[in-house]
Amino acid sequence: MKLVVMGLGYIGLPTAIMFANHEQDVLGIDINEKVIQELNAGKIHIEEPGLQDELDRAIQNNRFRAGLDVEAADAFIVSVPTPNKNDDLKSCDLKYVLAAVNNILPVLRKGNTIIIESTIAPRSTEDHILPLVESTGLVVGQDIFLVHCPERVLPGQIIHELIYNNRIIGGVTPACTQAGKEIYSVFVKGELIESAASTAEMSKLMENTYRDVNIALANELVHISAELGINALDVIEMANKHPRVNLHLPGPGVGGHCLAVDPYFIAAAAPEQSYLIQRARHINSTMPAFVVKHTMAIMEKIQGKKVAVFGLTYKGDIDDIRESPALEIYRELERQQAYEVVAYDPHVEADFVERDMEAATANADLVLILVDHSEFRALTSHDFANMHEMVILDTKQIATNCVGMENYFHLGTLSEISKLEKAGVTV
Ligand code: SAJ
Repeated sequence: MKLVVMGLGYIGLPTAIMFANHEQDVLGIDINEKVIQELNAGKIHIEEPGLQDELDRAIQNNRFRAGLDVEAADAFIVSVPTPNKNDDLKSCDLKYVLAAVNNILPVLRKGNTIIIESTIAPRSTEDHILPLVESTGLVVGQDIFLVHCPERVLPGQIIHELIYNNRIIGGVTPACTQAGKEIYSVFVKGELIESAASTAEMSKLMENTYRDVNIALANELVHISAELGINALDVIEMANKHPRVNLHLPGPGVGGHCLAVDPYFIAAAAPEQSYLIQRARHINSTMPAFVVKHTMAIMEKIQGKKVAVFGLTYKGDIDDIRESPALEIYRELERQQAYEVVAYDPHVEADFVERDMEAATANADLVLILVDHSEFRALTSHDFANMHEMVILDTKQIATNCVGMENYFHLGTLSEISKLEKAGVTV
């Protein structure tokens, strides 16, 4: 089988290489010339364990090449980005998907399969992509097989998850679903679940929305408990001892390219019917401001002059700072120009990031922990010995060795910040 993969990013590239290493001839297409050159020279441009070896093998066996121009093939996989639009409801911007499909149309032949892997708003396949494909005169379900097959892999484990995760195969017609199943059965060992295109679209979006709404519930509990003087983290621990309850963990906000993006696609598609999803998004996207408010309250109480921000990424143990609530908090504190703000993150290399923890904490009054990197789990009061005032606000309850330290606060003890002066901080 000859396969064309449109978009060689975090999903498209590993997918293309997997097919190539399972005896298929793969042409990868991207609009970025540099990426094409690097890949053809045998070098991957993204960080993903094991992927370089897989590319070496694919190139050695002459199964993979990259290019700018689409060629005729048996199947096409579209894995290009779908950002939020800049409109009020942050709806799904299909422009890259539609451009990719448009580029396929001139080489499209009877019997071809088109698979959309990009995350898209519900009904996009049937309402927007199908009419575009049929504008060629070819009939979907008869001449062309159109399928939505969302990716659900976790960066860092992409190769393993591509093979072993279950996959939802959402055809526009049953014949389309069968065509999609045949293609993925080349290397997928997980279950290939037959579905309809719109069900597949919605289930992918709901997986991430489920997490976003549940995190919002935990974050709302923090707001309520701070008001009532109750420890929200203890509440979560107790409640989760019930066999049918699984409260998520609160934090400084929800980042990344999935949980903070996908719920808007649903909300924008049905704004009148998605009240809970929209409120959850609001709660999570205002958490950075909530953390800034408490940071400022602490700094005011102790008349602090320096904040050391610990962690900038959107979640722990990764180097990705895009769509990161931690970065948003750091930038807002800097914008205030009320005190010195230093960012420390052992995973991030950038000119504004301090790489030396001692330099970051030197003479600081507050350490603000925003990310649950494994390194932070080992923090003890010794690491903070060179601070001016030793106050810690841990928004990820990761520095467990510090629990019990006099001025250690987390999201369960925010109401105690008001007692800070009495707790013995020298002003
Ligand atoms: N977070 C919390 N509290 C929690 C859990 C997470 O505040 O209890 C925050 C994290 O700190 C982070 C954000 O949520 O800022 C998202 O992190 P995540 O680990 O939940 O998700 P992602 O965006 O890295 O990956 C998700 C995954 N989806 C699900 O677990 C349902 C992944 O499987 C998907 O492949 C990916 O989205 C995607 O591409 O859709």
